Amino acid sequence: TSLPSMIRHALHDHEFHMVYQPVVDLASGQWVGMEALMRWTRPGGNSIAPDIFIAAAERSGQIRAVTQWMLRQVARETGPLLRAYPGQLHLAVNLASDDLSDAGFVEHWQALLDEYQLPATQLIGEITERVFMDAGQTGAQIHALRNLGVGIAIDDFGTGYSSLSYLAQMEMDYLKIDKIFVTPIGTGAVTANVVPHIVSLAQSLNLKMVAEGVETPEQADWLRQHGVQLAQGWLFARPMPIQAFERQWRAQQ
Ligand code: G
Ligand code: G
Ligand code: MN
Ligand code: NA
Repeated sequence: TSLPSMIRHALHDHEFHMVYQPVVDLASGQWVGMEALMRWTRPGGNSIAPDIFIAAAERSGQIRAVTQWMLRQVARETGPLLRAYPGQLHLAVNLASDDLSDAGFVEHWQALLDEYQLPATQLIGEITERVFMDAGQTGAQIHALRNLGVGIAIDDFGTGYSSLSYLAQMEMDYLKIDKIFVTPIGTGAVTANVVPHIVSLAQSLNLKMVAEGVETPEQADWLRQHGVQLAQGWLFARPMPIQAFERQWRAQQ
């Protein structure tokens, strides 16, 4: 059977689940947030990588249904913890470009916030540079989300197509420095030389930075010394089920 039909069944039969990767404050080492990441385990026990099924869902026009499932699942799983730590714990979700071109998206988001009593100001929507390609509707949707209090992060920064003019015009709060720029730090590879330029760009646009894919203490130290506030990566923690996140979060308080 085809991937689109497998995705349709997976939504119906609850084959997807969510894991959460901690976001760490580089100065204190404290967890200050989490990114929700989707996983798919097939009935036989095999997994399909999110890169594969998210891209397939985007191609087949199913991504909005996938995102709606994801948002509801995330709201259900994280609502109690978010409400217990107002202003201390943030939750980021990944959004696709079709989500933001859907005129009903912000209303759907608002309905979920109401139903699950989620504090909008603790939520962050991650968008990629691809979103800029169909600018018109997207800008309005981002504006409406921010009016609800939701923060916006530009994800995978430096790997897409964003022109500096789009970046300056879009209302955003965070810039996520892609792993491809973090991995070479300390190796002498020239790609690492790009990071200080991304940092000064983010600073001039008043964006907070999150470094992704941090795997070594050397990378973490270097990023902190260069003004990056937040990070995610295997050095700190891998994505985990909400129960494990909650246990470790409470132990840290
Ligand atoms: O966590 P992981 O390396 O498995 O994620 C791989 C890719 O899949 C990343 O680019 C991530 O943004 C994307 N991804 C993971 N979960 C979601 C999701 O719920 N929605 C969307 N749109 N993308 C996701
Ligand atoms: O949404 P985004 O494209 O940023 O997805 C982040 C992806 O990177 C996820 O698939 C996540 O599992 C993965 N990831 C997170 N931390 C690390 C890390 O330290 N090393 C590697 N190789 N992958 C990571
Ligand atoms: Mn992301
Ligand atoms: Na990323």
